[in-house]
Amino acid sequence: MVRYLALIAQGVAVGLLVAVGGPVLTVRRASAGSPQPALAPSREAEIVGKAAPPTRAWVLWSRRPAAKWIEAFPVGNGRLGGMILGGLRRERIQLNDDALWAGGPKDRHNPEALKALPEVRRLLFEGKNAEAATLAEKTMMGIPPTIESYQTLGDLWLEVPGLDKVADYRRELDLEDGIARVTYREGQVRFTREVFSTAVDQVLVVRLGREGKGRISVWVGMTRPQEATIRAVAPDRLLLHGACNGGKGMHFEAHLRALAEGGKVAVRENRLLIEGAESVTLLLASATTLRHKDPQAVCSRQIEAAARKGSEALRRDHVADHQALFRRVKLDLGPSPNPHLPTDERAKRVAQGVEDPQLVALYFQVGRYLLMGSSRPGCLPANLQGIWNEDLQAAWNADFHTNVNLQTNYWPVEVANLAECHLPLVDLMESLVKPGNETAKRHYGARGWMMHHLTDVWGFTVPADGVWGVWPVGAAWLAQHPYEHYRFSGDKEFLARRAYPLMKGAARFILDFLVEAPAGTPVAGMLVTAPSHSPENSFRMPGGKESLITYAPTMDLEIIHDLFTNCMEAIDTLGPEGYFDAEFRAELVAALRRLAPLRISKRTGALQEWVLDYEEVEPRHRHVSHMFSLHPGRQITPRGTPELCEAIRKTLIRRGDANCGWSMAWKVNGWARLEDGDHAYGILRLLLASSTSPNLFEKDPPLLVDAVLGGTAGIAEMLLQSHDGEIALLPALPKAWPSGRVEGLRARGGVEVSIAWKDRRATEAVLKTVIAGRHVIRPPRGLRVSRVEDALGDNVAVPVENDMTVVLVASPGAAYRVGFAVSTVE
Ligand code: FUC
Repeated sequence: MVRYLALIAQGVAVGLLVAVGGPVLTVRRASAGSPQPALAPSREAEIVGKAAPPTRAWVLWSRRPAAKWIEAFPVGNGRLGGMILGGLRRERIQLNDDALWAGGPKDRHNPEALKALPEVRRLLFEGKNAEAATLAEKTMMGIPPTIESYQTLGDLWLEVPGLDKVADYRRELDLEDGIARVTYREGQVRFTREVFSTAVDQVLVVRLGREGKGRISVWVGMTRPQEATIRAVAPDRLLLHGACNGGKGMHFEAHLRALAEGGKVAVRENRLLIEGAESVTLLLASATTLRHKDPQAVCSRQIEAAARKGSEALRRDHVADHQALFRRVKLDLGPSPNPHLPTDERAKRVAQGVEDPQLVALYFQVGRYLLMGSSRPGCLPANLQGIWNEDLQAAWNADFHTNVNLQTNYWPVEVANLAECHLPLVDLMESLVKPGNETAKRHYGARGWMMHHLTDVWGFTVPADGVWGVWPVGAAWLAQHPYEHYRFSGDKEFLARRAYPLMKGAARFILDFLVEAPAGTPVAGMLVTAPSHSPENSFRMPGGKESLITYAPTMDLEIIHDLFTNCMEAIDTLGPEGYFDAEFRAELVAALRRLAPLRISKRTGALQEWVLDYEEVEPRHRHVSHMFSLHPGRQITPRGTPELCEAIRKTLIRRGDANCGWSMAWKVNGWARLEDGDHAYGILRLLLASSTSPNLFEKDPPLLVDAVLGGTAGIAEMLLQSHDGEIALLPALPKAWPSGRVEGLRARGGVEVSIAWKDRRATEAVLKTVIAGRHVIRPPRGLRVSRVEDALGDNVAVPVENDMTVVLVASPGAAYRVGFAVSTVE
């Protein structure tokens, strides 16, 4: 459906508004609840002329309004989001509040689960997987095994029905300022519409301006497909009030206030009519009862404060705040062959095979922008759609999926220099400890905290969906995140206070959950997980029967290895060895020694996905779970475990490159860790060509952000790695980026890294330290470090190891310039 907006020059506007009497209201029926009026589609204004391209670098733009929601430009302050479609006669700004969820807290534990656990295990160990699945499905699932959806807040509509023709239309998203903009001319008057969502003042701001003699007249309304009422509460104010689940769920509010300079604002049938203004500012605030007892009070306070501050100051502070994060990283991968074309047309050409390195850099910055927009401190973490969702019933409920998607969202966060945006995930984890303790106890008779493959805002930790919901290692995987936050910053206070307790709780559960595999299994006497599975892939049992559920899927063993070794490292960091949490450490060491090992298939030479060398039902399945130890884990590395590395390479080749967005994004990271830049780049191209919408977000299903965020992490991983105790510069540079420059990426150990390269050779790197540290630097392949200088230009002695790495003992707050020369040793 095409939706429209227009701002029109006075005269034409007033005449038409009077004549037309405002847009027609129709009722759009939703599946349940009381319907709200929504605005009918009408013909779009004609667009003539060819708008000039924007002059700034980090801008997405188009010469036409978005034809559908997925083409709209998003703004967000981590919590309050808008999707701007850019219509002329009728503009739709679809709104979201990250805390608007259907459902509610509920005890969903299954009283049968614990009793059934030994029997499910016995069946699995005896190879009676079908029986185990039936029993698990009957006894282990949450009651009910479903959650409810994250929902749209509603739509804000701006309308001028009579707009016929405009010239030089341009719709753009300025990633650097965090502003979506529409500009066009009508006659001699140039109109501008700007939308931003500010983290400083917690409101969404729409600014309508014009240059020239015209005036602005516009209708302003709000709708929501169900469970909300909208009314005008003052001549310049609209109030949307709603409640989910037929009034039994959370309540939410959105307040809108219109400030019109030089014009009139009046109420007409629960919409505002602004006439003859020189400029208009609309302020929108939202709140729900998830965070606030009194959303009304919160919205009023925010709106009044914003109105007092005024639109110029709101904009100034927003831009400063946004740029402070955005500008931390600069990326130049080479020029575009089509710098003057709109982004949608460039994306189309890339899909047809054109190389456009600048578009890849833009894609990287889109990833950073989406994370900034959907995960600021104090907000909920980025869900499956970040925060942008137009539905009441979103795809997969737009939940927090923990068997890959949520983690993928956060892969770029540290390296791409947005560390504070990681904190919402840590907050969510902390909120899951209590319910996760309950589930550990009641479903598994275990201590510690745990969760399965998805959650919501109500503390959902039990198995959901189907038997693949019985996947007890969700918390164990998530526990990597707070530890990575520590590894990047070196902040021991964070490690002690927040990361380690989460990690220890997750490990505590695993220690209790692990069970000794009985005689007759290939790993008899060793510790395994059971029941579990390799997300969400099935295998063929001897005899041909298919199964999903099993014991000791490889990914579990890898996640556990990662968690236990991270815990041990943390223990050693937090206290002198043997003094801090020594008993717990000893338990980890003992369990790790007995953990079932990773296995290489005799049949294929690839890393086995399961404890037995089963055949996959779908060999090209989208999940590549058993590459966890290569990425995001670090158990397998090219130099540390070459054999396993070779096996994983075979695994990745067998899995193939093409798949859904997040799957390709993950493989980009995997191939980067294998130091094969060209293969990583090949998949990145596929990701851009087949899974990316014209606005560079993920195409299908509607705007899952994980593909872009995983892809962003992959691009960073090609340029800089630091997971394995060294800072590897340009470890996987593809031939497609012969010359370029990156500034401001972060490496573990509190280091900011910039690298420049030319003709496929690094020319210089700069390392800026935050804390003191000893850093092993690995130069790009074929080069050696020729010189390291401090900020004064003085030579810093760096011992060179046999493998071409150098050791830099760095002071805090220092900058080191690293030079390179061709190496004669490979
Ligand atoms: C996992 C994946 C699906 C999808 C969903 C949100 O279950 O297997 O492909 O990404 O999460």
